[in-house]
Amino acid sequence: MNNRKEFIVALVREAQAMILAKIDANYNVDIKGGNQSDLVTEVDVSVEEFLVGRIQAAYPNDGFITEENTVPIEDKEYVWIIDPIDGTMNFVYMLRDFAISVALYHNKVGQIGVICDVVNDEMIVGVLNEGVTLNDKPVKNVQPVTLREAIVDVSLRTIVGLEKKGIADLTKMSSSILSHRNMGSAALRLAHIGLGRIHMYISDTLCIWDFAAGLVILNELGAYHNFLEDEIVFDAKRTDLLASNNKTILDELKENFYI
Ligand code: 2AM
Ligand code: CA
Repeated sequence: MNNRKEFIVALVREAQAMILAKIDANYNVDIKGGNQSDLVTEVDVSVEEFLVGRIQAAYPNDGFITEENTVPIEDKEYVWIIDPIDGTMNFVYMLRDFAISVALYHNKVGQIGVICDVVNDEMIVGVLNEGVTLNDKPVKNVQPVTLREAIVDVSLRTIVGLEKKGIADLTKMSSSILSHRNMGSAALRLAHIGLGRIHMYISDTLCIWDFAAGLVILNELGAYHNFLEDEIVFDAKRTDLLASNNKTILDELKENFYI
């Protein structure tokens, strides 16, 4: 696995340089499927093509699941799960707080997770049973916090969505936690739970490329995650995800605020 790890970390570094070179350029921005908040730019597509092309050249038997569909989904022994820019809205408007997210799964088990905060130049790399590094320095396991001490990342869209579907009442949650934030990049937020910067992430609209790398990192650092419905699905279906610093606070969240 070490060869693949060295390979992908070097490749993501190249993709990071590509994005930084284009951050101030004029590029086309499209909306996906009529959803004003779901953006795709020429940069997303060209970075994905770059990553896929180089992985195919090095590992021709491996399969892919990618956000921008530049390669068909293929169920192989090794599958690379790629989001070239996670947080495209942030990339376009804020010029920061977005990430490249690449994971490698072997027979549906996460092996490598790489999340690169492009502008802050933070490369978080998790390898199954080998721990996590931040810019090549080992990261310690998360320190458990209580719900009262927890900073929770959840979007307004998720709060409203869960309420409308009658699944959860997260408005009620606000007085039981320390505070909440919403960053706009799921991958980066999962990495931040691993780094101890925040303690919980809740979303009801994620696809596998948003969290595949993050889950490898969280698992290695003793953090916890859970899906309300299905386990991880290896296609383009949207799902919910709860990720947290520890299992106790996630159980408390579900017990007190989910219906
Ligand atoms: P993306 O930027 O790669 O699309 C914030 O909205 C987070 O949720 C981002 O990680 C974003 O990933 C993801 N996301 C998932 N579904 C989304 C949707 N329908 N619209 C916007 N963002 C979505
Ligand atoms: Ca994306």
